[in-house]
Amino acid sequence: METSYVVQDYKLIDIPENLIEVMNTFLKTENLYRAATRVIQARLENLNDDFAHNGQHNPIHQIRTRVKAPLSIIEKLIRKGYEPTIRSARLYLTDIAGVRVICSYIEDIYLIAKILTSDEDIKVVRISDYIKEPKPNGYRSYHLIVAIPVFLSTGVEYVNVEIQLRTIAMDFWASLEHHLNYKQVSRKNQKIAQELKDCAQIIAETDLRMQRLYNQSKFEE
Ligand code: 0O2
Repeated sequence: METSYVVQDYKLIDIPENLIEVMNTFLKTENLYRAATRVIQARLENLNDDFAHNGQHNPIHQIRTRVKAPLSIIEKLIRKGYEPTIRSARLYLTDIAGVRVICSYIEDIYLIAKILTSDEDIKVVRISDYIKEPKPNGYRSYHLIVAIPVFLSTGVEYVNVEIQLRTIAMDFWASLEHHLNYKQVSRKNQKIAQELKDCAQIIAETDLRMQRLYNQSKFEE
């Protein structure tokens, strides 16, 4: 039969005994992190609907989620000096589950962050405010690392999620900078790196102007 032939074929290439176990643990872990992104996404969508229902401005423009790719996990563990195992990934990496929240205005970011951090189910692990203190290359975003409960058939597990909050303008800059960095352009060329930093500054000023315009428009309603 065709199926047993395939199975025999696999046995011939001698699969290490623990490979299935490793695969299962990996898939289980990936599921866990995916579930965690869904919990945060649902929490944010409910929040946005509630704002809309109350006739208020929707603070969230877009939500994107991702689970870090295995190769990026391995690369980051090695870079940080840890063993590249699922165990150390769970212990030392806080950004396997990632949620990116794109807001219209800067004040929306702080509003969402305040609501999330006052939620009793959400434990704040770390906050990095790269808006108040941008990275040297000009990168701006508000990073919130949280631990949230994920309910499984075997019980509750706390899972870390990195929530990146940024404006549409900050996201525009970060996406293009990431693309250029991926191609190693800005790392090799100081002039491009400086241009990128200047663009980040212009974008930050525009964000502030847009915020002022919005506040003014509310006042004049
Ligand atoms: P990806 O593809 O988004 O997963 P480290 O990750 O070691 O540099 P740390 O402290 O873990 O440092 O995290 P940090 O620097 O607070 O935030 C890491 C994430 O923020 C990155 O994830 C990016 O998503 C984003 N980020 C940080 N700095 C920059 C930057 O200069 N440019 C852009 N475009 N994004 C940035 P990953 O894992 O690098 O990538």
